[in-house]
Amino acid sequence: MGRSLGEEAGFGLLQILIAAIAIVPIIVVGIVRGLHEREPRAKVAQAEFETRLAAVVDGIGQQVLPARQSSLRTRKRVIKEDGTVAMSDWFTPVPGEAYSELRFSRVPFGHTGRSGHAATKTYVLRFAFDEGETENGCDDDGDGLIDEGVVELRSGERLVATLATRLRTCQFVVDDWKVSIFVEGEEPLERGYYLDAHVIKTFTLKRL
Ligand SMILES: [Ca+2]
Ligand SMILES: [Ca+2]
Repeated sequence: MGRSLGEEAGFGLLQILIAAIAIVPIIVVGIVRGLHEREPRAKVAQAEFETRLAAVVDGIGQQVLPARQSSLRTRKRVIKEDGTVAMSDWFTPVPGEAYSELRFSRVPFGHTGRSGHAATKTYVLRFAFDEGETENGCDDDGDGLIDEGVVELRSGERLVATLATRLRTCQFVVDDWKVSIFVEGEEPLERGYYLDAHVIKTFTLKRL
């Protein structure tokens, strides 16, 4: 005499349950292993990203180091009465305040005197959003980064060099002879996972 339909159905269900109990740990182990494999990769990528940002700060700092301390100026965005945004006049940076633009005259290479009569050039370091990207918390230009921009070195209207790209911000804080440079950025690592880092470094101007 064969087993009843109920017995067969019960046995089938038991098999499925046993199989499921066996499979679940395998899936869990798989996920955990996946995370563990990604973690070291992410850590290495993060360390490399921080090293890159530190090098960016060093590069910007090299441009500031020969600046005349007395020539340091900045300006900031102001909202006018009619609601439009404009840049203020240049002014002496307030100690401890962060600015995205820094203007300075640079002591010519090899000039060590205090007379200051040697020809100097005026430069501006500035953080500017990428073309097509505005500060709105959205990735306007579709490159995977939000509100990203560049650090430019300008002399008058002329772009001398682009010192950094793909940054979220670059800010300058002046305190007497010290200029601190803060940069922050993010980089897509893999789907849905971003590296995020910031570096701040203080440079002491040469007392020329
Ligand atoms: Ca973007
Ligand atoms: Ca944007």
